[in-house]
Amino acid sequence: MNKLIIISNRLPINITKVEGKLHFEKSVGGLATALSSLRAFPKKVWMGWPGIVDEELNEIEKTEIITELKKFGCIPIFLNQEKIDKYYYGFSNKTIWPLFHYFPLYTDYNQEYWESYKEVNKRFCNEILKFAKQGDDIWIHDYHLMLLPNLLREYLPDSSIGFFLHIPFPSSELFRQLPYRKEILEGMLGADLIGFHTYDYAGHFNESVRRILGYEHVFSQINTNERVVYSDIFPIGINYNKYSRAKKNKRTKRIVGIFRKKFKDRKIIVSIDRLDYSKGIPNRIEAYEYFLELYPEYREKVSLIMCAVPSRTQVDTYTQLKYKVDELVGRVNGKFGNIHWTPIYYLYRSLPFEEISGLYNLADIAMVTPIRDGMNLVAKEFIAAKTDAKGVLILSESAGASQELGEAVIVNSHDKREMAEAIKKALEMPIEKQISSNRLMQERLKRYDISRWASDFLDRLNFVKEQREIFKTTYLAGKFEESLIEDYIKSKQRMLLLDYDGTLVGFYDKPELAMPDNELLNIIEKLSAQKGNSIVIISGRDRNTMDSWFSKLNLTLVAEHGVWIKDIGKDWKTLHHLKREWKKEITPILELFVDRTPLSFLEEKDYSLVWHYRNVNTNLASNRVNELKNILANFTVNLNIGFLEGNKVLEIKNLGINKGAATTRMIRKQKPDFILSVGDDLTDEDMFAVLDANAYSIRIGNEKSKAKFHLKSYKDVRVLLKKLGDY
Ligand code: GDG
Repeated sequence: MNKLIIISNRLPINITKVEGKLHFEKSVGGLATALSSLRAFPKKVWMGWPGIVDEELNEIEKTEIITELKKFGCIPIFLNQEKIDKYYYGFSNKTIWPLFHYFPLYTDYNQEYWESYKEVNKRFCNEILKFAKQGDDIWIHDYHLMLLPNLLREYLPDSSIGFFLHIPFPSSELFRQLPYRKEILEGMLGADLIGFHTYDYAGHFNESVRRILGYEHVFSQINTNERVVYSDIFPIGINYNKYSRAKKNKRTKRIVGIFRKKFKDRKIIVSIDRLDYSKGIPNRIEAYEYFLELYPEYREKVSLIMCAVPSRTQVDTYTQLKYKVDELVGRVNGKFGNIHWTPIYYLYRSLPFEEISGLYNLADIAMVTPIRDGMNLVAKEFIAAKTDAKGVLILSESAGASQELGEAVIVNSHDKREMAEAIKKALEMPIEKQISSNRLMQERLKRYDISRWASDFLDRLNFVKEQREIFKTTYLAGKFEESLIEDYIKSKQRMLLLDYDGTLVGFYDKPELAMPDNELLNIIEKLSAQKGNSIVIISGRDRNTMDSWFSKLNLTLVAEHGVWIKDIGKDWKTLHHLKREWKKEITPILELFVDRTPLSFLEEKDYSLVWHYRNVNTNLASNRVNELKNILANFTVNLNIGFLEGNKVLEIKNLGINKGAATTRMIRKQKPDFILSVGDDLTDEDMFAVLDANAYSIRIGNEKSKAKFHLKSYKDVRVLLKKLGDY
């Protein structure tokens, strides 16, 4: 049975060393709980760093960790201090974290960090390969391991690999500042499914892939030429019951009682985060200060309890933030506080769950106002904890959670005045309004809790796997290649149908560079000289070009996707009674598009018009293609023409002409006992579709196809043809 392997930077077990003895404690994190209850995967294992650097462990302790973690279903990947400094604090938290949270000025581009990040991702890959079997499902988490999907893909081509990013994916304008942008995107694209919290993040990712790597996306499917990768949205949920039931917990009840006694009727605003610059803590304090200035009548009637959990204290920006927050809290308390009233209670430490849930219960208002946040679980936990549905959530529009919690008081965390007004609005909000808003949000959070989130992601990963199976073409190698060669040798009358661009040559920026080179001409010449061989170059190119390239060879040529056929030693002929008057109507439209779209050009063939956009900015090209298709749709019915999308070209031509019709005609005429057909794009699918079961059809790239086999590139095609030419 396949197993599920979960991979994250940190394992969900806290290991501490007290007086030389190791202690193991299960993390109470939502993800760990959700994954432990997944019934569809009885066999699972979690791999990651155990949280203690090598320097603090001897070999005996490492063995103990391995043995103890096994009981929790975990496998440790040990890392030394240098790696943690450079890969974790360095690249992950000084480069990716600030950039992805829109803090480019905090972003440190350091080659050593990057090298270490690559090494650690590679190390994770090697460790995983010791346990993973072909076909296992793999779920990789977060920004520390963005290169891992592609590293694993190479060794586990038949495994389903999912990747989930817990932080925002920034706009492509920002992302492209990253010097290693291509490697990061290629790394993530090794996955079959890439999950994000919100539609915006997925959109930014798709856009970055398109702009930086040139891969198109349609309905969340990214076509990398070799594979189709799905990107989708899975807004992480919380363990809803844990928070909604917390009120019944004895310790929580006791804590609420103590707090209530202390604060009496005073209104409580709660604020809980890791001390991180992305969480907008200084802005929040300043907004609260401004509120107390604007509305002095609320002084002494409200207190802010601010809990900031120490985080990444080794990183300078975090230390500076700590000073800033200390100073601001001091300023506000000094300015407004008195012997009876403390405006801000500031706790710089982690609190036990009972105290956190106690605070949620007690608070009249939760202020969750990050500058940027992938999701923000505190906002969701606060709503879940309010069993009586009384209380108001003030939520920043730049937290992912704001996409689901629209009934909260939504604010711009940079707008001090708006946040101050939001506090007043929340304090004065009628109870009925609070209840109706919170009930709506609670329903949503209850439905899409953390378990649902995890199973949703894995169901989708399974769906992607099924899709891959349905449209799978086999890679032509080993026994498949051997049987092709055997059949080739045995046969007497062979037909080789070869597309040209992308199949026998690569794609070039300039069309004139696509001319056949000597290697290719030699291969074709050798093949065509073999007894019983009929070699057909079947292309979308025009007659003249094909003549100028191949007229000296003994080949059958098919031009313009089947409009023209030229048998060996004969003239070009067409079987269709085609019209071309329509070109007069369509040409001006296409010319207008050429003028409006820099670097695109128009090619005129006898019976078709082709708009080429290979070198056009990918965004612009995609908009223009849609625009053009819309316009053409108005003409196609009356003029009996259609359009065909090839690789970065849109071809307008008479209906009913395609490579399939031309192929059928040739097969009927020659009756070959061996057929090999090779192509690389949609126009070749017509050819694959008309072939019978014995034929060998090969598509370049691993995409959905009617072909039986695939090869990676035109170079592989040449290798295969060379082998055939040697028999
Ligand atoms: C990343 C993304 C995304 C906080 N203080 C204490 C405490 N907490 C708990 C909260 C909450 C969790 O920590 C914090 O989660 P957030 O989502 O708010 O933020 P990040 O840590 O930055 O998480 C974030 C998340 O991943 C999941 O995908 O939502 O956007 O940045 O559960 O309750 N828990 C205890 N004591 C504390 O003092 N026990």
